[in-house]
Amino acid sequence: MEPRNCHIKTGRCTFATLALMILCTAGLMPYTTLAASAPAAAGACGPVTHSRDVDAPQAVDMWDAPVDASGEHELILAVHQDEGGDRFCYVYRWHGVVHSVAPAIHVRRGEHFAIRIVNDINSQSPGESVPSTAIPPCKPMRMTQAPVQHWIGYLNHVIDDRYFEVMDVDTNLHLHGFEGPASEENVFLSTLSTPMHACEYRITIPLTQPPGTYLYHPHAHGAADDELGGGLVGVWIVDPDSPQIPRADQHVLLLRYRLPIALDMQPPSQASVKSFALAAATHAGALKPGSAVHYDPFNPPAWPITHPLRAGGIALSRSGCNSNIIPEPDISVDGADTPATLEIPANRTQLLRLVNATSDSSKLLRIRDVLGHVLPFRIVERDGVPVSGDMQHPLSRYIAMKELMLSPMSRAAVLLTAAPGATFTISSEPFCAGGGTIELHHDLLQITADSDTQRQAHRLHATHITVSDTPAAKLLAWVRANPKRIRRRAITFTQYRFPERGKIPGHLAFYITDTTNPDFHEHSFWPDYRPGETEPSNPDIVVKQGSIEVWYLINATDENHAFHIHQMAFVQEKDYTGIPATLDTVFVPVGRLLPDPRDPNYPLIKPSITRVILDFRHVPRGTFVFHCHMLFHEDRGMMGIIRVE
Ligand SMILES: [Cu+2]
Repeated sequence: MEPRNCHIKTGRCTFATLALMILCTAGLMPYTTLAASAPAAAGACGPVTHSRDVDAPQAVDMWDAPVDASGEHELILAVHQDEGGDRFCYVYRWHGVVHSVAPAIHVRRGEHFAIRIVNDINSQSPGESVPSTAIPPCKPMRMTQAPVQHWIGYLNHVIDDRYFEVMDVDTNLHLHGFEGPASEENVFLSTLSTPMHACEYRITIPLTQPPGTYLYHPHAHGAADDELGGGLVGVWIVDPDSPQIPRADQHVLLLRYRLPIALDMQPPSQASVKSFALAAATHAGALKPGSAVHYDPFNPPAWPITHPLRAGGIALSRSGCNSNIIPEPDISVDGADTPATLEIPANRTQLLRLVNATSDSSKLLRIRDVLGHVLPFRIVERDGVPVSGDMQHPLSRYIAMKELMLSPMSRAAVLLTAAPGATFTISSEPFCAGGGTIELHHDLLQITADSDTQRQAHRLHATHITVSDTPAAKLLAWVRANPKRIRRRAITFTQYRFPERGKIPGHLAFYITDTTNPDFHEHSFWPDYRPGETEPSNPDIVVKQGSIEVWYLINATDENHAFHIHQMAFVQEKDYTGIPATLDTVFVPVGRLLPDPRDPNYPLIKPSITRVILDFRHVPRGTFVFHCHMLFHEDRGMMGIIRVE
């Protein structure tokens, strides 16, 4: 089979027929499809519209859902791919109406419910029309056998690479941010493991789950990037025990790729793409074993980048950024073209749930008034967790931030109260994403308050909380005061492009590795299962429930990443703006390029270090994953297995 056509930067790979093969930077990214000019067919995912008005996703209250054969409220989501396109959608029925945009699922703490995922990607499954008792339990998909190839990697350590072909045929369900047991939303399960191609997930929202904004999306290894980037992503919202703001004054604002995908700049030529890819693979394949380098795991030395700065007549900027090399995909807000428009009622406090629902693109957000002055975001919640830690009144305290870095899957809930006729603009701002990429300025959303002066005003009384009073700052202070109670771990991000070898095609490989001990070796994500078990038997990391660890997230690559771990939030010591924050996904910035006189085309990279505090005192025992949430990377191996015992 031809290598599949993959979308630039997002890395999304489709079988789209009208494809323009283009490339990305320093050979980091694969061939790419530009499907923008493909005519949009109205398949299961509905017609493509290009409105600018924000159309919020349908709210689905789980307690209002039909009851399944075992007496629990159930939502059935059938996964479709539009023929020939790069669009995926959840098709579901709600109060007799069929929808094809992922709903906003509202739940309450302590609530039980079931979500059935039915895989209709390649053929119709009967899973939507049989009682839930007729659906057999899903099992994990074993990865097909593949030979281990050895290469020379980071700090001269050996790489065990096993090639895995990404395919978007399988699907499953992950509740991003869910703090209950991993067994309830086991991402190792596969809909393709049952004859019916369907799985039923039975969920209990923990009583301790913070009230806030979360996400659900597929997590089948090798398929997640295409599917999420193609539209399979929605929010689940834990409503507080008593509402502080009426539902009508809350807005779910999903930043997603505009579909079908269009790029916001001209892509580079195919020839330059091939040159970069070839140069990178040739370089990696020619590296000779050397003695392992002595290193401090928590302050590793600079090391050569794995992709050249120059190939095919194109030179990348020495800063690692280049505004004319990598085009970004266009963004939509709830499917509306940008700048999208949202009208809000004046004099009523609004809650904006800002969600980065892209598969691979971090976004740096700002909000401005009509004069262009940057205003602070009044942030009450980040990644689902109230900044104050007050679970009963999650909207009562806010921190003020002039800019907000949202990695893929990061969320922030923001309060906004506007005078009649006032307007605001939320934009994404330029920043260096490395790998030849620079994110550009885009106005994403224009918010206008109406002039209805008759309506009843409703201003939520919320007060500012100083950062030092937040639970994140308090945990950080405790960790600093008790260094002997903490275990440190170095977690390193690396990436390569390997040449063709025998039957194995040339390919990109991404790793996330515990490099604390000098006997580490980078290896592909490859879960192994004992007969009858649904959790892998080969964890990369084993931790004790009750322990607290500090992980040094070491980015030894020349592009940024996004770290995420399942079943828990954690505290980042310093977020993008320098403050401690409770999050479940963090931006891991690109390292710093340094000249290497031995080979100017392969400069050194001084890794960036991002420290996060993982508090395992309340994490349920079980086996789950940590990974890069740029899903192009995750699907190609940047994922590890952790067991909490
Ligand atoms: Cu990554």
